[in-house]
Amino acid sequence: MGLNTFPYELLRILATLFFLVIVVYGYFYVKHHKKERTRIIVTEVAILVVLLWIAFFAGKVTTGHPSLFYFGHTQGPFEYGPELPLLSSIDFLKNMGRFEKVEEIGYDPSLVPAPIDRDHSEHISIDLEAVEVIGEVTDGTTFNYWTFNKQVPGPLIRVRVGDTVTVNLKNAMSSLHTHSVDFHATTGPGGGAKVLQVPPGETKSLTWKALAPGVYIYHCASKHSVGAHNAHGQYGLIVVEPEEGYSKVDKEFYVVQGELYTRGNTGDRGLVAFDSQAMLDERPNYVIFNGRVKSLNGRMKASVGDTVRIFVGNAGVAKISSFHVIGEIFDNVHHEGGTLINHNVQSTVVPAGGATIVEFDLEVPGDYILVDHSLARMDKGAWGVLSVDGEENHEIFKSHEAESSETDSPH
Ligand SMILES: [Cu+2]
Repeated sequence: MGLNTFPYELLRILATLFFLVIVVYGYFYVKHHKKERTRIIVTEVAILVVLLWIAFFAGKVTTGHPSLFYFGHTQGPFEYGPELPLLSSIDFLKNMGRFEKVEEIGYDPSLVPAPIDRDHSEHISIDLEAVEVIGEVTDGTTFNYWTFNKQVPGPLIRVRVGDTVTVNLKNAMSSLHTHSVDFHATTGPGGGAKVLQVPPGETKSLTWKALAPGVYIYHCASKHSVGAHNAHGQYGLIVVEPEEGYSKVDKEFYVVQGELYTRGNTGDRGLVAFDSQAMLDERPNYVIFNGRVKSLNGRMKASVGDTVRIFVGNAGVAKISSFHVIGEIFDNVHHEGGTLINHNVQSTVVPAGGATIVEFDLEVPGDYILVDHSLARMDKGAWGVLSVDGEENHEIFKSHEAESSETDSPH
């Protein structure tokens, strides 16, 4: 399977330049061949076209560049000014060859570290690498993701309350941008991001103590738009287990909702560019679980009789998730990832930059679809399948069609 990385953005740039050349050529042609009146009309049209062109690109930012404003100024905490249209696109296209193309951008939801089995605190060392890559959002559509360890979300990290954690953040030599990490489980300036601003090719470290149990987002928080780094895929979850640990379950999964803001429409083919105006407008083209469309499918499997736990995060950057599993009721929800546990919940709110734990028993086999119950987002990719095998339980769920076909069968 080859990744479709055709840079349609390049066509956009060429078309724009060609359009301008035509306008200029038309102007000079008319100047030398037509009468005065026509020349004035053409001049006016040309000026109008240029103005329309500026209006079209004003406020848009293209592939991969964290600056957001062409003709405006951020009102955020970090100062940066306007830049010329298309420059960031050209910069990206110039450097496209340096980005690794990853076959699987979506982190496997079944890869969860084993529960912690110790009764004392330890010093844990975590290595994260910020890598800018090209990965597949959906069939035929690729995007310049910024990642921790080349997948989205970054790895699920599991520690115990009271542990001391040393984070070594390396930024790959191939990166175009400074990256960082803010652990919501950390107490201190920037959740670590203040210290861990790492330019390409460098490594920085920070040691912090896990003071409170829970499930926490970590994400890149680099200056020049923290939101843009999140919207390129730089986030993950860290679980800080309570002293007594969590209850024993049969299967644990790791799911993080995120958003992608791309130029053009949902489902456009080829290498699609980042659209910062769409991000500022909070209008994602993709809302996805684990980095890409259908990332969970075929990788979340359980059996009837299992108790399942899902660590659910929501990276945002804009939308609140109404997390729901179609055909199931959560027996336990660790509300917002904290110590309050609610029971018998259909959908639970996961705020942007928040997380939760849901637990449920499986009584009936079949496919269970995980969604953000803002259901229009399903069409943007916000769904995934938990496949459950095992014996039917007709006391709990019985299809009348199944009944008649069973009667017909020789069995
Ligand atoms: Cu970053």
